[in-house]
Amino acid sequence: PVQLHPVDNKLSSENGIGMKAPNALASYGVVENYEGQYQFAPIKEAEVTRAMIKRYFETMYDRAVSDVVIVGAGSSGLTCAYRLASNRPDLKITIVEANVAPGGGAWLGGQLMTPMVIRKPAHRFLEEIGVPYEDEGAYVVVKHAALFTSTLLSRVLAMPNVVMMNATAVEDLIIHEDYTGTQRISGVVTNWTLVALNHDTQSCMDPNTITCPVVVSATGHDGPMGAFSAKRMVTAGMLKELGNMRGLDMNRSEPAIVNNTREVAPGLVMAGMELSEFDGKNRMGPTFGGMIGSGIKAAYETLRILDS
Ligand code: AHZ
Repeated sequence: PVQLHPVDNKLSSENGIGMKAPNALASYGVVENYEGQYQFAPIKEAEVTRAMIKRYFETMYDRAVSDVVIVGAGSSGLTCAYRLASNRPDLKITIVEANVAPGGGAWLGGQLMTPMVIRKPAHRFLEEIGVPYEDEGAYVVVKHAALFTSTLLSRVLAMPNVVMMNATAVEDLIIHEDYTGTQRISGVVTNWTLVALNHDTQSCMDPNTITCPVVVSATGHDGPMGAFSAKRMVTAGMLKELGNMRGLDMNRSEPAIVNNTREVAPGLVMAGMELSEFDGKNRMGPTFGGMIGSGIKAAYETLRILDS
């Protein structure tokens, strides 16, 4: 007999496995009972494997050609994804994030403490995505940085036009040359991050590609993977040298990063702290308004390029 909890009964029939009534669940052998009778429908291991593989590879196949690739799912990259995807539901937006856990440095505030400071007017974005804050006048404080990041992530990932491939690193850029001899960024070269990290220990493990008219690079400041495109611009001969991130100055840094968010090379928009390495701008430490402003400006720059 099917014994469903009265509340969960409703949830199961609405959100379960696409069935209308508890009786249909019963035909699968599903029992939702918390007094020792809880029962899942039997499943074959291969079904689980195929459920994942089929969707993942269909997505890879589809997104081999995207409208926009965003490299890096930190605060600037995710903000850019949100603004772009909500303004233009017709665009195929693909986020490539090297880490297993997306979010970059936005899971904590400064010195591993939980509150996150966001200077106005970037608080308007918090209102838009529904993150509560304490108003301190010229700035606001979110009680836990993870509340901001998890809300933004869930908003971005719920959008049907956004795909995120995490644990996947961008390990090169596609650079085409047009008939005038101008070099244009035309996509990214990807590999599983665990493969990308092992090129020194294994023989050649070839990568994959995603082509697109605009790449937004938001890989953060220099680190094991950070400032990826800025560094590649130098080795590709498209930038003479890195500007290198300067010392901390909150007042100079945040507006400078937002105002300099731009198309740094044809087809390549740069956002967030990667720009501090590209241009030689100050860092701001644990204030995140500049990252939000930069992500939004990167979205508008991207739309300008796509519409031109
Ligand atoms: O894993 C990286 C992180 O999630 C990812 N990433 C880096 N290289 C990549 C690659 N392929 C794919 N080659 C890559 N993904 O990019 C994300 C960058 O996030 P972040 O939080 O480091 O950068 P952000 O610019 O969005 O935010 C910076 C936050 C900072 S740093 C700072 C300071 O040092 O003073 N202050 C703030 C607010």
